[in-house]
Amino acid sequence: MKVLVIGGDGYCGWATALHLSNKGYEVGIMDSLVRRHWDMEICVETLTPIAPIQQRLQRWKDLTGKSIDLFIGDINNYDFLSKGMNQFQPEAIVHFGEQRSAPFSMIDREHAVLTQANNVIGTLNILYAMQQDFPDCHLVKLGTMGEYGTPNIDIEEGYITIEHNGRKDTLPYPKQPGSFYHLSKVHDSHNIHFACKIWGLRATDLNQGVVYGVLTEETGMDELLINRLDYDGIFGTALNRFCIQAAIDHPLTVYGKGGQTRGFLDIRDTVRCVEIAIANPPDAGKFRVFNQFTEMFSIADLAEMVQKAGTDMGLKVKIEHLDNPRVELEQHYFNAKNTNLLDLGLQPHYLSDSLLDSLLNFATKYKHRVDKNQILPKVSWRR
Ligand code: NAD
Ligand code: USQ
Repeated sequence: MKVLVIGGDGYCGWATALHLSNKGYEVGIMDSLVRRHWDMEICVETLTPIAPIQQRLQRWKDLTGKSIDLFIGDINNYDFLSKGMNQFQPEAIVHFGEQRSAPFSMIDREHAVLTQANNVIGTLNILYAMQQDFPDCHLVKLGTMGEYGTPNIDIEEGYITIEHNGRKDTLPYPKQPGSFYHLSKVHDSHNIHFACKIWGLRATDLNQGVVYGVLTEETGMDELLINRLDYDGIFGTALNRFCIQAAIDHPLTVYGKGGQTRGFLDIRDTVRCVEIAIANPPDAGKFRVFNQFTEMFSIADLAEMVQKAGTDMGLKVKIEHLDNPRVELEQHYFNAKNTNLLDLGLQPHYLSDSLLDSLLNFATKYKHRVDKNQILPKVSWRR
């Protein structure tokens, strides 16, 4: 099957493209490389030195004999997108190609507009290109668990059945996102749902939790295939940041009380979940939602787990509760369902001492690359 991975130069996309290629899918990567540009703009670098995409792909071909087609360009440019899709002829599209940082989207008006325009227009263009030329193609779109926010009731997978004034209906689950970035995902979900309804397209929205870890079977094969690992206050995410902070003897940066609870998953499960979604497409006209995470943790619990693993390795790990730069609940109910992917055969990698050890060792190996000025959060939701 031919799979186009949009955003295939990024953290989740690179690991997924190689995984699918390894599993025998014919893979194309489409990416504007804009993430590398945003890193330069805000003066941050991934902990791991990532090679240019062309070198990465050449190395993959030399190692495995498998080629991956490359389309460099912006999916906000409809002509580029449509031409690339017609050249590649995808049977499935995995769409990772968005601005994905909540703090980046909250820097100022320009970054909020950039985030929503980039994400919403890109996805809308894909929907039009599918309707035009690829009506049977399956769109696998990366959404986020943060679309739901933190409601005081259980979170279902995309839909909830409600009884109201004696009548009953199954409706999209209410959305209470916590940043202009998370809001862009809600707008995408509505647009995709609508397009499935009116044009009979098929789509899976993968509401992914926070991803951690860096190595997958494929990206670990060679230094030139190494994946990015962000640790800065804008693109770095909770657990990855904590492991790198522990490696450089920086107190772990828990925002506020630390009772914020989220869904998490290992990057090795990200690639597997996408593969499962592709292998089991929904019927035409169906907009399906999977909650893509394997475990729920509070931020304070994660910090304690990293502290324990770090101490066992001889590191001195302190935990600091900073004033929370975000506006979010710090103590709340959180119970989300995640059975759809498990029912389709996902066998999760649970967060373990050995994973924490390997992430801490990995962080220690590259700690000379850390810019300590980029650790503390600089973007405030309150302005
Ligand atoms: P990333 O920034 O590492 O990768 C995104 C890639 O998309 C980059 O290579 C970037 O250049 C490309 N891109 C962005 N806009 C584009 C455009 N208009 N045209 C073409 N390419 C474009 O991000 P990531 O961490 O790999 O996240 C990938 C997707 O998964 C995002 O949609 C994100 O919202 C979602 N997600 C990520 C996480 C996580 O923890 N990393 C968790 C849940 C969901
Ligand atoms: N947090 C800390 N300390 C830190 C970093 C974060 O306490 O040093 C807290 C935040 O306040 C928040 C939680 O940890 O409560 C998660 O923050 P994060 O930066 O790890 O993740 P988030 O901003 O939600 O975004 C990340 C990805 C995004 C994806 C999302 C999945 O960047 O692309 O959509 O995770 S989810 O959170 O499930 O919506």
